Amino acid sequence: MHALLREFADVFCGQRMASAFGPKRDNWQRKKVKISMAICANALPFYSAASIPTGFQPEPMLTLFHHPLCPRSRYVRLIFGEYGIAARLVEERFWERREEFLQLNPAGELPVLVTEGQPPIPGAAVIAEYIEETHPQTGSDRLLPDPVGRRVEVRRLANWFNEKFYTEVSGPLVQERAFKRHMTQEQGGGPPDTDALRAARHNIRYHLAYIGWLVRTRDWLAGDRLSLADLSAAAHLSAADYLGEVPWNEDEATKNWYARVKSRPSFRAILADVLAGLAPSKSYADLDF
Ligand SMILES: N[C@@H](CCC(=O)N[C@@H](CS)C(=O)NCC(=O)O)C(=O)O
Repeated sequence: MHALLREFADVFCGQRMASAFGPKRDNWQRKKVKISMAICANALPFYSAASIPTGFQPEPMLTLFHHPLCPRSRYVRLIFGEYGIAARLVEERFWERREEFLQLNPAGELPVLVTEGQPPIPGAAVIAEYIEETHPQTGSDRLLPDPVGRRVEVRRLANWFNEKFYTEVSGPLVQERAFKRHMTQEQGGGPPDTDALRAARHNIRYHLAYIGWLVRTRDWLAGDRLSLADLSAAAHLSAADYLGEVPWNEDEATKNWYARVKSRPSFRAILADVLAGLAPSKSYADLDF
């Protein structure tokens, strides 16, 4: 078995064991722990087991370290949804800087994908490329088209939302309104920075207008088919929309484009997200918003 996967198993199964065997645990909890240990122990050698029929190539198990409101994690979840890729989701409070998480990604940032036989795959763009390389789809199913010129446009726009929109809009919104609520003062917690929120609310209007301009000239953001560009934009907007921070009436074309993306089956899991203590905006899961 790959050493990384073993380390991963030690970290997660081991950690659960250690905390559950604390002095205050009762018998039932101990029993539950034994069950989860058995699951860990049995699940990991699965791909090397001699009992697998010859020629059968099971998909390596994917684990995504994410946060439900992290826009870049949402982007990866949408890609999984579009390609029908099953992945185990592990919620990571990145601000706690858990040592085991820092071992996976020393940058301490989400998202991180862990899969057998590979080093941990950090960052939304790197994960998206990895999925494109390892899950080659054909024809119109591809989220990254074949022609080089079209790829450039898809990557440009995916990058626009993952970097520029994140820095100017979705990052400050989720940081100030969601993540900071759970952080201690040393971790950067405290009341929302009203200047940061004001700037994000101002900036979002320019981005909505830009999306509108793009989709008035094309069917989808980067051309005539849905691509990584649409998923990236929609992922970031969805996080802002959860917080009720998208002035949809600003641009009709943008709203119609988002309604199309939002109604795709790949979006369902994201629309079902509900964070403890922070309810989604009224129209968040509404397809006719
Ligand atoms: N390079 C990463 C950065 C992602 C990122 O900054 N994610 C946020 C959560 S959405 C994070 O982990 N922030 C950690 C921090 O600010 O320390 C990517 O492009 O995916």
